[in-house]
Amino acid sequence: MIEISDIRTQLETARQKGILEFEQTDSPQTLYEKRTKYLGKKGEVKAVLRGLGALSPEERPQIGQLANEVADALEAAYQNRLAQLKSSESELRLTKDEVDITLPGTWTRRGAYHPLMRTQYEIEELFYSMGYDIAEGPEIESDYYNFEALNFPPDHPARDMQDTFFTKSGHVLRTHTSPVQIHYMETHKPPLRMIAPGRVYRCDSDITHSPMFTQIEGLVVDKNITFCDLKGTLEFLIHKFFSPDTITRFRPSYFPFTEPSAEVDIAVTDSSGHVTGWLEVLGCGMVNPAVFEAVGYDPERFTGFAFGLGIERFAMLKYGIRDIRLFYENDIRMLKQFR
Ligand code: 2NM
Repeated sequence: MIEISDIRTQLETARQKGILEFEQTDSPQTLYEKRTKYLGKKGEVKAVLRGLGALSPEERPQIGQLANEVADALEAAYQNRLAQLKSSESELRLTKDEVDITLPGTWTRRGAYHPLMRTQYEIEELFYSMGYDIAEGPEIESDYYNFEALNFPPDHPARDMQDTFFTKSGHVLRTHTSPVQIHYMETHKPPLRMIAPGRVYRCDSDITHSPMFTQIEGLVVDKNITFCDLKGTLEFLIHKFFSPDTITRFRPSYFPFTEPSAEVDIAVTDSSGHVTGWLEVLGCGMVNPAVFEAVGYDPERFTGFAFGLGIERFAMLKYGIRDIRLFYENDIRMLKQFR
């Protein structure tokens, strides 16, 4: 015969033991297992309730009520301990994973533009700001685009094996970026303003000449373009790129694709400002009508100017680089000076 007092004792024992066990448990996982041990379907509280059948109808509600109280107390103790464990766990993580912001950081070596690209972008930006388009084209060209359309006569020295790289198929490595301008004129109608940056190739090699170098050529075509427009544009370029007080000189010259043609020099001055010499920086001129004929423009309606500059030459003058080969060796000691 089961006595009601025995059942009460069992429940009270479960309450005390359970609360104590919960309090002595240090991991949420074990804590949950203990909770099941007391409050689960096969747990101690449920086991007591299964013995209820042996009690009288008056006793059953009393035990039922006590069992609920014990279950609530155990659940509360479980939640309480779980909250304790969670907060101490996150506190532990905060102290363990603490970042010491006073330690020195890990340095990453910063890259930089190659001085040639930097120079190219600087000049591109200048012309872009004046509304010029920036166009590119192939480095291998036909004789037509590299020479013929540009009014080079068949016996011109530039067409010689000595000056130009030929491929077996009879193409050439472009000797200037002017072929890009021929392609551009074939696909655009005037008015136009454009520059063509890129690599060009010539059989030439010493401290100021490389068989591969980079150029920017410019072209403007519209009604009533004059040499005055050319002069203003190139003086703007030189004053922006070098210095606002750079002295320039336009000296008559000859190119097959321009007439008249000129070379532009900048003055070299001593400490008191006297001009002691001149440095050639650019070639330019008014587009030869023969070039307009080749691309189908009417030379009676349109005039234009064109110019060509070596990016290496501009960079050497600006940064005081004496040997052109330094641009191509990619020696980090050279390149890091341009950060
Ligand atoms: C130069 C000097 C003078 C030039 C001419 C042309 C074209 F395609 F319009 F005819 N492009 N570039 C030119 C003119 C280039 O380089 C020293």
